[in-house]
Amino acid sequence: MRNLVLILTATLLTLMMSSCEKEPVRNETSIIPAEFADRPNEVLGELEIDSREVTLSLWDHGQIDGDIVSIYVNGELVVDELTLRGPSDKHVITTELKYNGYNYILMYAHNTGSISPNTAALSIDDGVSAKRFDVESTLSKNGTWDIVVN
Ligand SMILES: [Ca+2]
Repeated sequence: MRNLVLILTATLLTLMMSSCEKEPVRNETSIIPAEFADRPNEVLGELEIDSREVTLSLWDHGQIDGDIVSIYVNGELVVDELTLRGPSDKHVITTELKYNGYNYILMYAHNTGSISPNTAALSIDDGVSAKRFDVESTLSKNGTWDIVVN
């Protein structure tokens, strides 16, 4: 009888721990901070998606003139000082969003290339549909997006 209680307790604890790992925190409102790296964050859009697994593509939608960007997802660096190439040679990464509900993507411009502004295009694809954002950045603010996982 004592063994049975121990086994049941162990099973229950295992179940509780595995369910904690599986279910991510759900943010009910935007978690975009007011600023990042001494620049204000401008919210450029909100995108609702069904999967936490997303594919991000980056390229220069203007002249290919050496524009450099970094991408942060929920504050974590996922693309580090990428020199943007043209639309036929996009930089593509996949990442898993940490939260249900509100996540965010932030684009930081390191320069404006030889022709101002920094003209980065970002496409966000959840495997069902893709949404494209064309950003024109100077070095005075960051472009951000709320990504809401339903
Ligand atoms: Ca440029």
